Amino acid sequence: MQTALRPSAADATGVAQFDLSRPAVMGVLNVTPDSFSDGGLAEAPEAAASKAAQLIADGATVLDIGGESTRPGATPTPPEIERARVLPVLERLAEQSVPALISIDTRNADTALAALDRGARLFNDVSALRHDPASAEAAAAYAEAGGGVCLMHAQGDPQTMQHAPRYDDVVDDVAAFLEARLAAAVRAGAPERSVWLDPGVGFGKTYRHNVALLQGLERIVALGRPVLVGVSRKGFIGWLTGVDAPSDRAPGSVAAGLYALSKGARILRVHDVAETTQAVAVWTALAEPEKNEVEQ
Ligand code: HH2
Repeated sequence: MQTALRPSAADATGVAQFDLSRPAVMGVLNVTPDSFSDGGLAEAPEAAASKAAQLIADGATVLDIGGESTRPGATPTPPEIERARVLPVLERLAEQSVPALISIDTRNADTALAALDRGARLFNDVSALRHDPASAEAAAAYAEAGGGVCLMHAQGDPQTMQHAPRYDDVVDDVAAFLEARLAAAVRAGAPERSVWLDPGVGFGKTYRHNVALLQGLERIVALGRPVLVGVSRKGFIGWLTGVDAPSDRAPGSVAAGLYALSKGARILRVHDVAETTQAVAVWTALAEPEKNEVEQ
């Protein structure tokens, strides 16, 4: 019996047509010295390009390139330093025409636009277009080019977000926020079909908030847009399991990711791509058997 382990990167460039008939794995490619779990691992463009090739070989159909750590307590990276980190990597990936949707993880419109020029087609903004006043226009430019934007919920900014986060009801509050940001993106010229939504696990949330949010994920899915979830290696996995080192948290991250899929999430943003791809293939075969390609 042979099972197709990974979904095809059917439309590797666009967002509206991106194949989400089966769940997608977004591989994290941090070009930073200080990311919480993989800082410093792929700083040189050559190292980043070979890591990108590995992530794709491991099953990622989306690559998320970031040049600024947004971990709790991080000081902001000047946008020009962020661009100096990510643009050479994007140029290399464009030269190699990598078969993946390229996502730029940035809060800065100029970085997003420079990335768009170099082949990125997803603007992954953890501030949901609030950090930079020019971001809404950048999101519209992505939509115009056949790309899109991922709008993520965060309470506060990375420097202060873990100082006593508060919600009336974390699921209702996050859903209301994302609904409002979706409407704002549409008003700015990024149509609904170009938008993905993300509850922002770990961004201004206690561990209990993260758990409640995943348990109530259907409310976010009900907003009608593809939902991306980034649970990979995050602090609440350590809290639930007692595993301190983020790089040892792959099994717990996979479990949380599959749970999110069962609640309707469609894209998992992960560091451990091979492990997640294998797990997603089995989950899909069991949960969505009509999507499984099995040769008997
Ligand atoms: N999490 C991180 C960064 N970007 N983007 C989305 N859409 N969703 C997430 O959950 C998310 C994200 C944080 O993870 P990482 O990139 O590994 O760490 P750092 O911010 O330290 O670079």
